[in-house]
Amino acid sequence: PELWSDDFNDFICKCLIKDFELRPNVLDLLQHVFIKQIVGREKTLQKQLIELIDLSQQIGVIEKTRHERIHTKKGSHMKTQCDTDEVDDLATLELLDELQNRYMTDQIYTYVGDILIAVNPFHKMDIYTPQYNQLYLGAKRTANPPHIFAVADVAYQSLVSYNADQCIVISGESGAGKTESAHLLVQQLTVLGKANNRSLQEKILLVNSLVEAFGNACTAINDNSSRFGKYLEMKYTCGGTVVGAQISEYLLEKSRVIHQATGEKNFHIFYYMYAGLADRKKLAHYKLSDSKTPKYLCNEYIKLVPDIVSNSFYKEQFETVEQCFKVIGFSLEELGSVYSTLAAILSSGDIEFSPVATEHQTDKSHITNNCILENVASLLCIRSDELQEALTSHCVVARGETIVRPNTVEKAVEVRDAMGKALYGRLFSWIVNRINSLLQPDGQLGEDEKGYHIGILDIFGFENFKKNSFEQLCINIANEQIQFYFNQHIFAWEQDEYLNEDVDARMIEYEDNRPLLDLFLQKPMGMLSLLDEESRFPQATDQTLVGQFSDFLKDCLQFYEGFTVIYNAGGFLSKNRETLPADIILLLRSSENELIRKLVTHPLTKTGHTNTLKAHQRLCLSFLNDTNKCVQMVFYGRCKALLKVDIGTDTPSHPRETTNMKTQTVASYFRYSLMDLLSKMVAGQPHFVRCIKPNNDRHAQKFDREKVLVQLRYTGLLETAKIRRQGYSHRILFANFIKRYYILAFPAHEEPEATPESCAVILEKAKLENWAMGKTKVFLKYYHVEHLNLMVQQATQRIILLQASIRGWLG
Ligand code: AOV
Ligand code: MG
Repeated sequence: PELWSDDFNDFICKCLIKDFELRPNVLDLLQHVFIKQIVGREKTLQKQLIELIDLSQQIGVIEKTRHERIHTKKGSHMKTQCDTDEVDDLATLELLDELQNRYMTDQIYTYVGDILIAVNPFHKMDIYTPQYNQLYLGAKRTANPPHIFAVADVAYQSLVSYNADQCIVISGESGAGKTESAHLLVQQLTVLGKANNRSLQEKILLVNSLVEAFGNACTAINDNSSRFGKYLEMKYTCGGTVVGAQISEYLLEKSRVIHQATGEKNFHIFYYMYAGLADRKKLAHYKLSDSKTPKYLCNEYIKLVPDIVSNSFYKEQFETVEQCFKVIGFSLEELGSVYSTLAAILSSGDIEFSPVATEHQTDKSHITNNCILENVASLLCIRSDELQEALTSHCVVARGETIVRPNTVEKAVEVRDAMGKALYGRLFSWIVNRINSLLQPDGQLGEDEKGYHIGILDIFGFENFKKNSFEQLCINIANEQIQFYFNQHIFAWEQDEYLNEDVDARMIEYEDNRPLLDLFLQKPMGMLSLLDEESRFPQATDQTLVGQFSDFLKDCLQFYEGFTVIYNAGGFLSKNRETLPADIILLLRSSENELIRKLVTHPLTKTGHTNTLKAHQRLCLSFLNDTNKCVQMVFYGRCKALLKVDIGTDTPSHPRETTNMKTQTVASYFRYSLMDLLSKMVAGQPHFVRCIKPNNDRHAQKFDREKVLVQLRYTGLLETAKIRRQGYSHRILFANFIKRYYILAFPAHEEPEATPESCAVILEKAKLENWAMGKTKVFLKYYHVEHLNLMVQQATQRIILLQASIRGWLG
């Protein structure tokens, strides 16, 4: 149409109303019309327009120069690689040498295809500043050195582009840097999510610190070791605005509350609180001594109370934790109750028992330090005589009659410790649930709007101590399971698809850890099943358990890449049974403190996952159960039914609360949790971060080649490098591919049919090579997708810019 004619204005208006329908080809036409008609007429307008077009073409260039500026400032090792794909890619490098060389020059991140390897620097790096946050926003991956922020960006861009849930899986042995990586991801994902209100952003950033104060502890390997698994979901609108967060916690190592191995400590919060309360002269208020160390904090290694109390780091941490609580939205009253509960747990450990010898019975016990008993009762807001009774006796129902039986000293100690562990575990779950309700996206998502999330998985890493117990067994099984998922995703499913789609690709051999997982998890002959079976017999001992193991399994277990972890079975049975007597539960339910009552009354249910999973994803989970049928039930939303089959009649969070003793074991709960976790993971599109520990001494600049090589082997990274070089990490259905990319090659109003031919046209127009065409899908390498996405993004940016200017001219 003639410039400024009615038709023309009409056309512009239509374009402006439907912003995103202004496709590149329309745009070209528009530019053409403008330039042609303006020539020789309105000089200023013409100049503006030409500048604008230049500008939009230069977007890429501008970005690049900005990056280069930052890099030159940062030092020479941060070289920029513009469009030289795979220079930072391990697939093209001599693996170990390259990792070492990079590490020694502080380049801790490296890509293996689309997987990020992070080698723990063991010193503070200056690459996490806001400047770096900005650098990695929506940038092409090869434009910047590898970085954890880039992983966040890819996940975020996928969420926005495909409107699909994402999952970032961080793995690596204890002390490798998983938790630090998780923090950094949250930091970048919060920046990306540009929250509407600052307070939400602030809250999300504090969540990790808060739960880690309660769930982390100092171990022989790591001073800030995660003693639970954490799946943090950042919630977004489909447009990509962050609107909330939710945490799921898994398998807290509660036994740490009552006992710590040599050289290890209790959960951080106990020390923080002790020092913080002392500082505020509040110890007496919580009935804590300023001279005598509580038994639960006491072991041959730990310092005395005066040392804890004078520790300024602990004091600072206490203030930080309290600040986190407040910012996230806990009330002062709730805080008081949390401290009382913690103090009650600490004091309860000091309740002592001695045998009472009477004429008829020698197996009775009584409490020798009543003042402690009084303290605990008052902190828990229950009656001390009732607490005494619940600790030193128990009720049994025989032929319809309730009989009270005394507890031996041994039994009373067991009940006391079980109470401490249960209270702590439930307090932890309560805090997590409370955070979830304070950070839920209420009202921020439109009525019919389905939000999406990016999940970040950070669990306790693989452990091999001098002495390994039940806790290590569970931790290592969980890691083995994550490794299995990784293998499935990277190797098995990918190669299956090549076969199904008749795509020619070299098959890569990888080490399948399924036999090992079967050894642990299979029913009825896996280790956990055998353990459960033994736990049902009161006469069973750890000795008979080992007998069972060696009858049915090997006595020591070969781990993935040939190194051995020796487990000591002492205490396996009692740790697995871990029962909290009904008498204690009933008593705590009578507490006058609302929090205590909540801890034992409300089942803190976890939200069920009802995603429809693909058959191969279900398979990944299948051996956690007896049959595939069960698995299907889980994923089609009938969680409860399955759980009845699997772990007893109670709600999943607290299976130990029911009266049916046979099925309530730690092992069965563990199995359930693992399944719940996996179901969440496999439902999203995964991104992997592999943390590597360069040495055992936690030294910066020290690269132990043997140590790193072992990790590369057992995580299958060498094979990963191969498959990432040869394979196709992205397989996209024709229809989806067309929908997303057709504007790069076809007129806007002509969405072509979803055929392999149209797909090929787009790929050729984008000048891409080395892709493959399957029967229903396009097979692409990760850098193809990156390139295509960038092209779409640039086209959109050009359109938006031009529109803004036209608006200006019109207005
Ligand atoms: P983990 O989570 O993998 O172990 P962490 O994330 O706690 O390991 O890291 C252990 C220590 O390594 C941290 O306390 C830091 O001192 C250091 N570290 C790790 N990553 C970085 C980094 N990017 N920059 C600087 N220092 C780092 V465990 O939770 O024990 O499996 O159960
Ligand atoms: Mg950790």
